[in-house]
Amino acid sequence: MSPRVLALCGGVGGAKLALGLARRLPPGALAVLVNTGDDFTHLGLHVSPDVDTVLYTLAGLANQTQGWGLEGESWAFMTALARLGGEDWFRLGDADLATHVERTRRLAAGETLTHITAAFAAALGVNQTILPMSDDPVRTMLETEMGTLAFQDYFVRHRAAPRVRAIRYDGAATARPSARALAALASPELELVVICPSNPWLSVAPLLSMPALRAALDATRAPVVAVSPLIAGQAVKGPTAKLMAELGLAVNAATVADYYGGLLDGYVLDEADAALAPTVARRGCAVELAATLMTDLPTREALAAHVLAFGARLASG
Ligand code: FO1
Repeated sequence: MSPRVLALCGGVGGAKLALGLARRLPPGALAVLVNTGDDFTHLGLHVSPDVDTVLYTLAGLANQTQGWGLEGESWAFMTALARLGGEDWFRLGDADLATHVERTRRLAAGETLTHITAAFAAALGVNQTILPMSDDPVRTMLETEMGTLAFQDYFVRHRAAPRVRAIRYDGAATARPSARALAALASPELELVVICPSNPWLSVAPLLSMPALRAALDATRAPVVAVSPLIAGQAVKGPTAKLMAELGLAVNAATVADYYGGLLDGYVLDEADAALAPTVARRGCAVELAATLMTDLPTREALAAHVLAFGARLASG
């Protein structure tokens, strides 16, 4: 079945809106295209953090406090690993470990990440389609004051502290995007593309850096709407604002709209950023004000409903 809504998404922030959309749409109507630029091999295991964050969130299993990993997790493996002097900077919970072990086994047996993700989603009772952005490796690499760092080294090991000079997405130029995402974007059944409030440079850019996906997004008949990841110049979570400052960008929601540029038909600003609406609108993009802070399930659903209504207005107008 071809989805009615395609959401582009990174990890924690994006998954919150993806869950809101999932709850406002009928089963099967939503597909979530997820960043794999954060994927890495750790302790010999293939870890797909953003795919798992979306998977656990849509399955109702995500850790509510940290956003990633599983609720009610135990940590016997990490404790035992640390006792042996093993690498314990990236925390894999005992139950989460099963996901990485089973994914790694299936990849080694020749299954694709797309196929494995669909199997995991079905096993966990997820009614939506979760699509890794590509089965080919794309790796987000940061040029920092400490030299070149792979994403998780930057983000977790060094707590996003090193100043960033540039970001590249190794492999993106040749990676083949998800075939199902390309088919959805070309389908007349697609009603809306939502760029979730994930970090544009760390979580969304890896997707947009794949030329065929970028072209399909440019060509789709469905409206493309982004939700600002910034509220009053601040990120809800994570290093978006710090990173923008380090890249020499003005730290506000209008800069993000500029970054997405001609891709956007609509942009959702937080009500606190109403003053930026004329600036964004002048660039030829429809602007909607909404309460974008998602603190619980009702606020996720409310924002999703708002985005869907905005998209429907853009499609009909
Ligand atoms: N984030 C952390 O800040 N510390 C961790 O130890 C950590 C472990 C981890 C394990 C599995 C997983 O799926 C995600 C994990 N994350 C951790 C989150 C992850 O690094 C980031 O949230 C994303 O890559 C950014 O979207």
